[in-house]
Amino acid sequence: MITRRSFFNRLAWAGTGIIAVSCSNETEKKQEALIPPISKKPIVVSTWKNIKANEAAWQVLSSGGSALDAVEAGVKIPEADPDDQSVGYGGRPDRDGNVTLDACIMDHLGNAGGVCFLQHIKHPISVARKVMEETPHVLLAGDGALQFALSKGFEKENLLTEKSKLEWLEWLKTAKYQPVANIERHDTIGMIAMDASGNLSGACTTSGMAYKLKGRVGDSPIIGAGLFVDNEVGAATSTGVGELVLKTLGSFLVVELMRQGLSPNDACKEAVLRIVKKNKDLTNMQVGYLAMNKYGEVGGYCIQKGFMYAETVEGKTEIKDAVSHL
Ligand code: SD4
Repeated sequence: MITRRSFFNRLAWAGTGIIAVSCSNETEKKQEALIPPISKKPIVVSTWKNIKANEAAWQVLSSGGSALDAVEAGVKIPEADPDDQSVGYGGRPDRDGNVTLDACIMDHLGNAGGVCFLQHIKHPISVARKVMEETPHVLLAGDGALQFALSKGFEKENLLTEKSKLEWLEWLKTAKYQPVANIERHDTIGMIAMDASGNLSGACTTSGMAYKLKGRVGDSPIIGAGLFVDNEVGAATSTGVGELVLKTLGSFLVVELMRQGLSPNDACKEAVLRIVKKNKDLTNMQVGYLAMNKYGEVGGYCIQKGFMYAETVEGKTEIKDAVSHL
């Protein structure tokens, strides 16, 4: 759990550059006064410029709804948007022309559900929620996930839009039929919300890396990689090259670093540095982390310039640039 002590230890680090291991009662009292009150809730944040998604989540939160309902409603917006070619309907296909989707969801009690390599279903996040709430499992894949979705009344649809199909056919002409890491547009949505009761939930959904090998699964549906929520500490989500996040279990790492007292911003930075240390060539490599702690503080950090997030407080949405390593 993030304690008041670890939180003000962080303040002490910032001020002195040394790690405070203990504090006298008097110092504690003084420093406790510096701890920001949780005054901003409800609050919702999401990766990239997902303003409409935040607005949908805000509608739920502002009418007293739960963070879980908010994040599901929020990420369903880009899932249904044919112009968002990184998520759901209209997503770019794999190299064989199949749109395959990854998503996961996690609530304040630590419950989690996910689907990966799911085809033909427009709202993978809602299937992920059903996995969480109506099965003893956490992750369903491929045909099994599709059969499960159909049994729950989801409709089978063609998710490949004309626009994405034409772009894929164009790509095939010069692609040497190999997946290309940097072709990705990085618009995956990861969303974290804190509701009026102070409870946290998160959701993450994507069509994954464009023109990937058939069957490739990224970080987004994996609890601890693309998303992690611990209601005592905070929550984190990721976007970018999923392979890099999977190898460092990034979102779990960010939450654990916040537990140790790091700010959301510093925790995201440390998780990015773990990737940077192991990868000499960062050309075309992007990973962005977004995190919120129990105090409603938000931070983000990324490898390359360009990662931004949308933050909605008191009904107003702002787009903020995350700090970058390069
Ligand atoms: C993936 N992390 O499948 C996802 C892609 C992504 O913005 O974030 N795109 O690797």
